[in-house]
Amino acid sequence: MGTNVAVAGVTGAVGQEFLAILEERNFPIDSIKILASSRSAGKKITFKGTEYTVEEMTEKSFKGVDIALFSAGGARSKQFAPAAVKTGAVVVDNSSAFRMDPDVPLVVPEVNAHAIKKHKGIIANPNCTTIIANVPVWPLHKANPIRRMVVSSYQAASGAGMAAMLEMQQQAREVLDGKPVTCKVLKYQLAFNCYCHDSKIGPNGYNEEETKMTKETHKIFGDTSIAITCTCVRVPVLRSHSESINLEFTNPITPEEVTEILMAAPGVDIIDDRENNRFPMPTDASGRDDCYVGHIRQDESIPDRRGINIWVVGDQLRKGAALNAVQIAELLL
Ligand code: NAP
Ligand code: 12T
Repeated sequence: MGTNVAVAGVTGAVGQEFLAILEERNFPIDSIKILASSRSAGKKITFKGTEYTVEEMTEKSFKGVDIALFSAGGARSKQFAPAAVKTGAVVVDNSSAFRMDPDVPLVVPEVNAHAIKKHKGIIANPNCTTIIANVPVWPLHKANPIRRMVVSSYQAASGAGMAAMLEMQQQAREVLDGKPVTCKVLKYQLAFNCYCHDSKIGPNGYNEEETKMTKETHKIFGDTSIAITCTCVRVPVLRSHSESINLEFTNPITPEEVTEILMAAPGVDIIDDRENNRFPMPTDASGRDDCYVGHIRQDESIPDRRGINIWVVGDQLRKGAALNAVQIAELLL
């Protein structure tokens, strides 16, 4: 028996990835509705060889829908997810609208699949940077409890949506042609540049992305005792986020032990060739499902061999968004 699915935000960077992943994984579908704004209504999109028409999302869009995959921004999730739940759909939401709601499970299947059971209609997909860090860090934490984690992110343009990715390409051409740089979608010049993540700065000086990473990791791990601090930066990469992660463990641990744990961890792949100085890059991760880990080494500034540095790269449109959400939907079936 198949499922009636709706994809909300289908024309976006994540929405397009939703269709690709549903098709690739042969998700059992009886019917699919593809939804976006009135701007896209009437547009044709091919899914599994059949042409579908984009419909404008309204509160009535979800009649007969079993699973609604949302990636149309937080404001649309707040407006339409409750209507979808009312008509009997389960919503898997990619926005940050409901993530910290105590009634909403926040799920990375490799970490806390069990949390799904408690849902009341909405399940939140975590922030992309959070998911990509959590996949390798969780099995390490289970083996040897982490006391403190310091993350620096190098986030791709497509993390800010389709339009941001296109604008960065335009900016690159403008820079090379010696023309003034367009900043309509992106706040600043990103081509040949980088800047601190442009989400809102809170009273403590951290931007929202940095705060999300800390709070969401505590919720997903079910453990607020880990000290977490982050710096999130946008870099001129088209796709896939990279993260430098420094970990302080409770007990001694070596790079060899970390490698062994990560080799057995679901959703993790290792690229760690010291001889050739070859570690994960966004071009390795893009279009792929796994989170790639490498440059695994002892942090010699932490005594008793309790410190480790790792470098992680993951496709934020896939594991950081659409893939994680489809994995949640598969668990719902
Ligand atoms: P995007 O490329 O800008 O796409 C936005 C989508 O939302 C488009 O399909 C757009 O439709 C739709 N939309 C906008 N206003 C709407 C409305 N009033 N009614 C219905 N649909 C509407 O953005 P994105 O990167 O895919 O991100 C979408 C969501 O996923 C955001 O909440 C974001 O935080 C989250 N997310 C993104 C990433 C990422 O790496 N990009 C990762 C994790 C989570 P039109 O084409 O008709 O405007
Ligand atoms: N892709 O919380 O890359 O859904 O800037 C936040 C930030 C998603 C989110 C980014 C993203 C979110 C980004």
